[in-house]
Amino acid sequence: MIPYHVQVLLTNVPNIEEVSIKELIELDVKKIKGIGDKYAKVLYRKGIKKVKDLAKLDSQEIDLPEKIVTKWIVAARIIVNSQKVRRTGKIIFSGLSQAGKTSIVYVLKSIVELPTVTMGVKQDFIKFAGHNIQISDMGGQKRFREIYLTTPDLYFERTKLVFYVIDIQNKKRIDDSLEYLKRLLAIYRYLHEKPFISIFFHKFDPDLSYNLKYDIPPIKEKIEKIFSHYTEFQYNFFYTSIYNPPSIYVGIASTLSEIFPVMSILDVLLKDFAELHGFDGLLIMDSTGMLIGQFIRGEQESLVEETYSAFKEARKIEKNPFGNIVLRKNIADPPGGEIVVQQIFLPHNDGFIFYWKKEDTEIDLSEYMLSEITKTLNPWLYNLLS
Ligand SMILES: Nc1nc2c(ncn2[C@@H]2O[C@H](COP(=O)(O)OP(=O)(O)OP(=O)(O)O)[C@@H](O)[C@H]2O)c(=O)[nH]1
Ligand SMILES: [Mg+2]
Repeated sequence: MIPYHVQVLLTNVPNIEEVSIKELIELDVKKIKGIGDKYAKVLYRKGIKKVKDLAKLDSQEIDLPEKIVTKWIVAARIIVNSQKVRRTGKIIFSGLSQAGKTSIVYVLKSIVELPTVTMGVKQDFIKFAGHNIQISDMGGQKRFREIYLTTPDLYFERTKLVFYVIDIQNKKRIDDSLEYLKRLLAIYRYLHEKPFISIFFHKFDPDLSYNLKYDIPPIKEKIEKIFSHYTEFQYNFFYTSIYNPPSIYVGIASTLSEIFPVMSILDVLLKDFAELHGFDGLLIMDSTGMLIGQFIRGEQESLVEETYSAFKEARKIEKNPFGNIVLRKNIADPPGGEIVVQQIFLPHNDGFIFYWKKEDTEIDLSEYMLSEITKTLNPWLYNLLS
């Protein structure tokens, strides 16, 4: 079954419900909405005949207005990416007791009270980009870990994603934690499961981060060594702390983007728009501050925090029904940079879009231009997030 958000990008495809996704990428480019016979000819001349050819294209290569071409290319990429949808499966939070797993879930759910020890596995939901995502918070006390490891099929079968939480402040237990990670990987190998593993170096608190920085590289090395024996797994690292909520949002959002193709598509979209209009960054947050899409040119660690502080300010300002700029702010790092925040309307709640540019860029962040961008982006956001 072709997902709805893909169907709406196409036109004149007979019995679209019965077409397989494999066949879709072989379709003639003119089946993408808006291309039609006239523009298709221009594309044919460049050797672009099928949807899959268009997905590989760079908008500058074609002799047509870039804005239009970008839209088609994005459509083609969405169609191609829809092939990569992985089967569904569990998302679990794992790690030793006291590592901070439940605290992370609480931050994501904006729960302020302190968690108590998790007795066994607790099912929960977190809201992400308009979706309710089910997670399993696996209590890390030794007695529970033994149960999981001795009945792995029950606990670990069909896992899509593991957030593995390590308390980096508790040095005495690091080796135990790595040992447990190793056992998990061995179990997954045995079950022929290949979940994505996201490692959270947790309790990386802002006031301590300077000292902790030096403790982490050797741990990282040990983890890389473990994975060198388990090359079938993909993994990434994040530095997180409940005292720095954006660090948690970023870890979760970036990892989910790897898992859910729709999220990566949104990032691709933002990248295309940022490049087309000359921004250095383009981020979207929903009204709870959850990062649901981002493009940042180059390395810019402080940007996410700048964005989060802009978000907090923007949220205080009275909503503007016309979707104009709600906040304009000079940022400290790099000096001369600027963030502009605009309210947007998402299917399940409202959100904000953040435009960011470095100093010395010639772009004018005029309101007119911003409203043009959101006008173009909004239908896509609706398609992808509803
Ligand atoms: N300093 C600091 N403490 C944290 C952080 N995250 C959690 N904690 C504390 O760590 C303790 C354990 O947190 P939990 O979230 O209950 O740990 P858990 O991994 O769910 O533990 P189990 O349910 O037993 O597996 C609590 O006292 C938290 O307040 C953090 O980022 N920094
Ligand atoms: Mg817990």
